[in-house]
Amino acid sequence: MKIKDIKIFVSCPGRNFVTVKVITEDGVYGLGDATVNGREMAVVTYLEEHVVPCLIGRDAHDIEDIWHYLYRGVYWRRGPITMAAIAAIDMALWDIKGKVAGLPLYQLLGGKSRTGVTVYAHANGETISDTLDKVAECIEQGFKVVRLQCAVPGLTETYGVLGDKKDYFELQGNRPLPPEQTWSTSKYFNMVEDLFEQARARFGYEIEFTHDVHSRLTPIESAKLGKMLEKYNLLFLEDPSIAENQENYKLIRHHTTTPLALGETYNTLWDCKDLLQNQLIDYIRVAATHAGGITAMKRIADFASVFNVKTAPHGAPDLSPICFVAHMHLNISTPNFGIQEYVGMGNEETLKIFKHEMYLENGMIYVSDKPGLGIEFDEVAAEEYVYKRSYLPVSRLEDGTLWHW
Ligand code: EZ4
Ligand code: CO
Repeated sequence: MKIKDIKIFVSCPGRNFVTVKVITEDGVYGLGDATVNGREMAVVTYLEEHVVPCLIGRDAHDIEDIWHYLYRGVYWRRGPITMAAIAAIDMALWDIKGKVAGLPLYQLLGGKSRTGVTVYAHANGETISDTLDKVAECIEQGFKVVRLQCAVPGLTETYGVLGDKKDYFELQGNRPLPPEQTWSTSKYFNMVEDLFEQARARFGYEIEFTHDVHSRLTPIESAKLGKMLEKYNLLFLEDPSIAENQENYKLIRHHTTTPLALGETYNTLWDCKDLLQNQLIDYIRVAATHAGGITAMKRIADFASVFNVKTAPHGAPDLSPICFVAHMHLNISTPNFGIQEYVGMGNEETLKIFKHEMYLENGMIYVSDKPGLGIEFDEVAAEEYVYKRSYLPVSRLEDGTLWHW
């Protein structure tokens, strides 16, 4: 099963996706996602210049060896660009292996540990009552877990609140340079408790809630927030503080029993090793595309299981449907799976390019039994949607200090 060719595609069906196709001499091919939001072309160059030439002629079945060849075999390990490139190749090789075996990927990963994959939906609003109306819609649609984000009064834009722009997909092509947003921790604190107090008053305690702080707080502020929200019984609080220094979470953890979720930007197990082994978090949110593919996700999940940490893979729309379907196979098979973030399967244009059979029913997603990943990529349709340079926003405090976005 020699690798004959590897093709890289960049398309923008509303937002940019980097897609990798590994083709074998036998004609079997596999697909992978290599999208790093705002840094797409860096991964393309890394793949084309530094990865593809080394893989032609190798056996597509040697997933572990190829993974280590691209990770351990290079002097420059880790980092988002390298790991996204490894991830895409790894996904494509698992896709190939599944196709050759005639089995859906989850069967190769150990089979089903559950019947379906529980997901959480997003409720984003300009005001608290607007957010709560969105929660009501989510409950109506059958979701059992909802993430609540609300605009912060006094700030012009707030993370996760998209107003009438509705879905993230439309936003990206309109950012030729990074937009700037303002952050104020005190203004945020004036809003956030009311949000959950009113949410519990309206919906009771049957429904589960999460909230994403997007790393805006210092560790002691996170500790204060976790403590403040304890009585509202969150499933988890996501990314309260940056954990470049993983020790930060000791401080947060010692002050609060609000469960903590972290890791959507992590590239390897090393980024969260201390957090996991010291049981400083409850959910690890690494994504297949950014943490080195299916092989690495499985390893991280197994390590996390030793410390009672569950997986809650990142599910933002900047991960392509290929990553999402890879997550579904992992989620259905991983014993310590917790929950999957879900913001839809993609806009109309995206679904013209990426064709799959996953479906949502009653807040759960089901994956098809097609061999491999069970997703197709329409190269011709993709050509219509050309790459557009685009950036994530940056964040500043009200006095102009650059802050965590
Ligand atoms: O801002 O994926 O939980 N989800 C998130 C995302 C991130 C984007 C950045 O590319 O925090 O919305
Ligand atoms: Co997040």
